[in-house]
Amino acid sequence: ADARKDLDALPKAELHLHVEGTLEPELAFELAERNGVDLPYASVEELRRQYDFEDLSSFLELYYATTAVLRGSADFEALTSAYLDRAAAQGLRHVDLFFDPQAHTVRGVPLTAVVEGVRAGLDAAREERGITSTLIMCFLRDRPVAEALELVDAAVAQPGLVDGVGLDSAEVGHPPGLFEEVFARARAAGLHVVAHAGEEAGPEYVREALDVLGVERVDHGIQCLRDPALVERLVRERMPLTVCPFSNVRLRVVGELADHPVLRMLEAGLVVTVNSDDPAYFGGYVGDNFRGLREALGLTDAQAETLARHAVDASFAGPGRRRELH
Ligand code: ES4
Ligand code: ZN
Repeated sequence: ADARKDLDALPKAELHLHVEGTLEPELAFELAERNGVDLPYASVEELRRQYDFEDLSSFLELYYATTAVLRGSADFEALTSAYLDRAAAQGLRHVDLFFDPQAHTVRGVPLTAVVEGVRAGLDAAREERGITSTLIMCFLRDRPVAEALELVDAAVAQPGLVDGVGLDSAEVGHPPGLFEEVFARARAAGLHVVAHAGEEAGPEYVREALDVLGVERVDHGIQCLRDPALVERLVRERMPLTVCPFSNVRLRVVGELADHPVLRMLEAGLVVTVNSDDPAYFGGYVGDNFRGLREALGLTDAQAETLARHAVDASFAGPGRRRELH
């Protein structure tokens, strides 16, 4: 018998999850049919065969293409609910959930339809399963800063629309500092602020996210390991890093899971958390990532508990809810 704990039974918070990245091929085909959108693949199997990526940008190309099946608020609700069903089965208790408004507004889908649908899914999970959540609007860093400014102004003008802002998409060549004004407006309005930094680009992007954007967490951040002084600072400041092991392997940021630095980062005193990023594309949900670390790296029960506790502490769940989750 296996004396090790059932990792799905460990209560978890997930801090790095793109809702569009939870679109499984089966649902993509169902929504394509419902909405009369043509997917350039003959079958679910053929679509799944495309999930073999060279790097971040080759992934993003497919990710933005398949989001075309998401048209109305009911589609976003179905997507969000399907994710929460899967994650709940793996112990999810709280999620700070990302969405990419520009992936939809550029196709003529209104921001309100996206937010209404996602919120409906989140609200149902809160009522039916007690899963709490916050909603984080991410700006696509490879699109004009002016678009992000318009979005942040819309968010600030409608308190409660979103709980925070983030920064994602193609990283290299699009440094955090470009979005200084966007993030200043978000912070001034009391919104939470996070940014992807140090996924493919180097430690200087992580420093910029901290110094120019004033982020509360760094998404990915694993390239900090190339700069010992930065690691020391992140440890000292207890800055949470939302690490995504399966994502790093599938996007070839890390060779294989057995080479993943997440446990070395934990040993170095970094506040690391484990997350699934785009689970439909990268081979699994948050519990699957924990299990992968156990199989490939010998993650112990104590380490799993530490990682899960870090995520609760670093989450944007309120203080009362965080206490409840401990
Ligand atoms: C993303 Cl893994 C990753 N990196 C940057 N942007 C993204 N958007 C969705 N997944
Ligand atoms: Zn991400």
